[in-house]
Amino acid sequence: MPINAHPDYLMAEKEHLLAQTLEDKIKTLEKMISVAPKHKGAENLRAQLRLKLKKLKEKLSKSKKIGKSSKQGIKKQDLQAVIIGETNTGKSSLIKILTNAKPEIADYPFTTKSPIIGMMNYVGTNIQLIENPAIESEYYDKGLTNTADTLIIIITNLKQIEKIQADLQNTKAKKIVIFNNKENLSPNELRKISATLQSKKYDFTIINLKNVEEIKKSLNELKEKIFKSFNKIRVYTKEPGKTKTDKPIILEPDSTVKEVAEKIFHGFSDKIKETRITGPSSKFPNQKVGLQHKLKDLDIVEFRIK
Ligand SMILES: Nc1nc2c(ncn2[C@@H]2O[C@H](COP(=O)(O)OP(=O)(O)OP(=O)(O)O)[C@@H](O)[C@H]2O)c(=O)[nH]1
Ligand SMILES: [Mg+2]
Repeated sequence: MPINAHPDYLMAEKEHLLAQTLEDKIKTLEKMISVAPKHKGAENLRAQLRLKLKKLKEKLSKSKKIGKSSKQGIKKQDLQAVIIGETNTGKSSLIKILTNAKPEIADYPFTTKSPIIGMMNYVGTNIQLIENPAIESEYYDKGLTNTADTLIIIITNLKQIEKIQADLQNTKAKKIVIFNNKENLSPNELRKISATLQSKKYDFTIINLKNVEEIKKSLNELKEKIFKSFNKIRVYTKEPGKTKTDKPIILEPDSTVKEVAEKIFHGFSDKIKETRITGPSSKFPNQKVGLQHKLKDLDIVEFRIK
């Protein structure tokens, strides 16, 4: 601790230690420097702080250049969708409805200043949803958008989609467009919007995030749309005489029985005596199949062991 440090300095130091993002670390460090003791005995301290600031700034500009996320603590999950859109379009309202996240929702612009992370459960599958701060703001995290598996683009008018598309050159993510009908447009206007989005071949849906009753009805459909965008299949396993597991195994389309076996028996799949399938890939329930049998979404696989 520096000699004769002013309480303002100690406060600034505390804020700096608690800062979560690189941006906040820089801001709080600048504050620390401005209130640091000015006397000669603290010269060393001031030099150290300035050096630290320089390093943080370099780190920030580097992370911006490579478009990597400068925000810490986001561990990308297997199935990740990132919500993007202009300010006040309802990004936080959407993540609140779909996940366990509790974001601040307000009618002033740029309420969300750092990414909000939520977990959405869809029939036993965990999907990570992230609200990226408003695309036109300094808080927007381009790296997050570029690495997402799926982008949920939320708009309240058609002009927004053109602008956002122009910003999405570096992503291979699947896109889902959500038109949030904030203005309560007439059925006729909505038909036109729907026709336009259809003609541009968007995978889209129109909702009104304020209308709770309506949302409840379409929630499952929306979750299904998000799950489908990842292009994965869910396969349940089952032991003989028992019911199927609650949590499906997530696989690439056309995965084989052998791949499931490897996942659950870890190299001991030669112990399998017989495999039976019930579901979309079977001709009839409990069909006996070989290890090369290709699976479909929602199949149930039963392994009998030697
Ligand atoms: N009337 C109406 N208001 C809505 C609708 N969806 C969101 N709002 C309101 O619009 C405001 C902004 O919603 P948010 O969910 O915070 O929007 P956001 O996109 O997260 O905004 P920022 O984080 O500030 O960029 C809030 O006051 C919401 O209650 C809607 O469908 N209809
Ligand atoms: Mg928000």
